[in-house]
Amino acid sequence: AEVGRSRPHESAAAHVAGRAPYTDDLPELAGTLHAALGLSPLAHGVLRAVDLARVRAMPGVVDAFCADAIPGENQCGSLVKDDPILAGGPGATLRHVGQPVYAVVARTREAARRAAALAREVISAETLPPVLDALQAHAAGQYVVPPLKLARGDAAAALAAAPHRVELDFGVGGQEHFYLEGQIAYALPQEQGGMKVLCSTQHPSEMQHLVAHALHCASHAVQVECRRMGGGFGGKESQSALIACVAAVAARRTGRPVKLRLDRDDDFLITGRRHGFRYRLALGHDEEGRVLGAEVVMVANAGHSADLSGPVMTRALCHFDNAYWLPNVAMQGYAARTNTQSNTAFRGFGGPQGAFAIEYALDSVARRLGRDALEVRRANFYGVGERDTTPYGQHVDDNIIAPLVDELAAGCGYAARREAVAAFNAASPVLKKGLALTPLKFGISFNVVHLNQAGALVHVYLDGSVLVNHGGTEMGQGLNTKVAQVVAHELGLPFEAVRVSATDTQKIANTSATAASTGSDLNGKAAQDAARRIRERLAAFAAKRWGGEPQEVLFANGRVVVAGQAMDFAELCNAAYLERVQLWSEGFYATPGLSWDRQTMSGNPFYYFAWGAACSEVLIDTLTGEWRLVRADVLHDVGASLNPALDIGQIEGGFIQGMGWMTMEELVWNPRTGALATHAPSTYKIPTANDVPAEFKVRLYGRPNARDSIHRSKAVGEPPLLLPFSVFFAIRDAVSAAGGHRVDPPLSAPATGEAILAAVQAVRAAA
Ligand code: MTE
Ligand code: LUZ
Ligand code: MOS
Repeated sequence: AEVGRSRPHESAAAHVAGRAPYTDDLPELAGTLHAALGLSPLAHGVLRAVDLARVRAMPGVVDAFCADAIPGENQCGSLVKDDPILAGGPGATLRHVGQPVYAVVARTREAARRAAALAREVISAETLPPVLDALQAHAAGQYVVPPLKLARGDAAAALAAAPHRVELDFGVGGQEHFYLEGQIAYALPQEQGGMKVLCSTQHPSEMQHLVAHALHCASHAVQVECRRMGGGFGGKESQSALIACVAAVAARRTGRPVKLRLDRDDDFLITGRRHGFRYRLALGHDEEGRVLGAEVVMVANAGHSADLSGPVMTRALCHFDNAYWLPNVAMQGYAARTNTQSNTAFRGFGGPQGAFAIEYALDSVARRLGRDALEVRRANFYGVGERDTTPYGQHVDDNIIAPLVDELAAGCGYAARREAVAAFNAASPVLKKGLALTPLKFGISFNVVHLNQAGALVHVYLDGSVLVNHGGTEMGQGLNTKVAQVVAHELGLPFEAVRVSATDTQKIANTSATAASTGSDLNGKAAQDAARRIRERLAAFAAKRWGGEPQEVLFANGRVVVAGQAMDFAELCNAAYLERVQLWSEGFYATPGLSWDRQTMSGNPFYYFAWGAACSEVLIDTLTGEWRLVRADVLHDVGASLNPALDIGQIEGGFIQGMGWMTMEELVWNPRTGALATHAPSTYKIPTANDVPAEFKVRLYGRPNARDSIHRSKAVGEPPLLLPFSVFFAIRDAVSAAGGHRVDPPLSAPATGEAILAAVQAVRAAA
């Protein structure tokens, strides 16, 4: 069967040969101009004037404009309308260093960038004091969306009555997406006021909508297309909009094709990232470390505008439970407004930040009780048939965490290695080892119900070849490969007979972002629906022509068998065509059974949960703070995999990306100017192939999804990002060992070399 087979990514060969065109590789039309953005030099200020005449006088410059030149709305916010494309006119506030203030269009990209670099000289503004820190904004009551609350039971009473109590103050940093292909849009004016935008985006329909508003035209006049992205990771869900809108406005003004491709440093300065979080947490527990009551305040750095911070915080609160039954819990979530880039979706969408908080707390509880952290985690797992309701009221009725963790712990030799690590540490004063095994549960579906829908369009041509279009976008995750497998399976065709074409708003309307890991769940079902309609029409026709029942017509290996007769799929298509049978179809899917009440923060926001666990062993150098991941074992639940090779790739990639967030990626803003100091790979370190552990064993937990998902598979895009919590807690374990396990290490994330060294010194001083 085609489904369930390990296949290389549909573009794998083209990717490695450099023959897979990304937006910037597409042939440019004659007369193409290039845009660049003039950026705010101030973190906070009042705009007085922009000397555009000086910008226009620069060599090669064709046009330069500010917000007042935008024909429609100067707005690229999606949920909340608080995101100007360009800072407004005189009197408008400048909100962060790097905020686009003007656009310049020139004959070459070089010339445009030179004119954009004049920003500091041509922008006049008055300086206001910036707020760079989320806690400072929180203290001032400065938020981008109203605070959120989610509670169940009586947390305060449970805390007061608990025999043990821990109080913690900690945090986790933000994270740059570092997609290999930066933000880019290429706008091409069309006849009669139309605009085509080739754009690297996870959300073509939203780009279409926002470009139409910016141009003050109807959506039908705007076409957005994306064949592939060189990575999105959430960074191109909403924040491709500013780029698309500027390119389209520039193309409208000049009547020429305009390309806007951000330089990497500008991409860092203009676009936002994963939200860094601060936590204040109190947890009451018993002797076994079982949680009796928990109160948590989460403060996220939202940056200067709302963007997706509301839904991100909602997902954070809905993942504070992770895999654990919390009988009494009270959570508060604040999205603090600061003078930094506007933070946005990033793989996990707040879920990792929510789950990290409870994992940190349980780790501390275990250290304070002197128990193995895995035992404390196990004692708190959701039950089966009891202790199984989430704080937001959804029943966890597909819980497999206990057997999954047992299987991983046994398979990776957790107990024996715990002893071996202790023995190693007893004999090694400088190098210390640490070990941790952490579980994950991740809710699958958009936490906004209406977004859980998708459409597809399948064309069968007379030679039996098939073209598929669906609303999802390809960002490297292999969505098109999986959808092609589903369609090939449905029509009994070889994989090669099916081609998936670029995502295009003229083919599928009103699509959701390819996000929340739902790409293959939603678009796979929609494409299957379209293919099934065609197959049923062909079967009905074949039964009528050759006899037998339609449901007995067999489609397999590119052949069709009907009433004892076999023929090629193409032959059947030809015969059906001559009888005027429709050989193409649309398909649609909407996830059933979802509900969410934003007022009470309760309902069934998720169709199902994905589960997983990882065990990591690290080695730290207590003299330098350097560390290495020695070995990692993963057991991850993807239901009945549509494509095990792609799924393992997603798990490995998510693990290493999350490990970067937990340990090495650190953002620093200059406290005086508010400028992001870490805006290039020279100062912002992401993991590389060298950071992959020599022993990296990833296995799939092969149980089919209990829900009727596409071929009983499960979403895989985001959940693995939580696996490397095990790396962070293994580092904490090693630091704790450096202090003889006498104190709970004061070590937040990211656990950089510097932070590890400081924590080692702190535990030794206290011990
Ligand atoms: N994998 C690659 N190679 N590149 C990406 O940009 N994005 C991740 C994940 N895996 C990403 C990726 C994110 S944030 C999401 S939401 C999912 O893929 C989206 O795709 P899917 O829904 O088809 O899994
Ligand atoms: N919810 C969610 C969302 O869970 N994931 C997303 O990516 C998202 N995007 C927009 C709105 N809600
Ligand atoms: Mo992924 S953060 O939902 O794009």
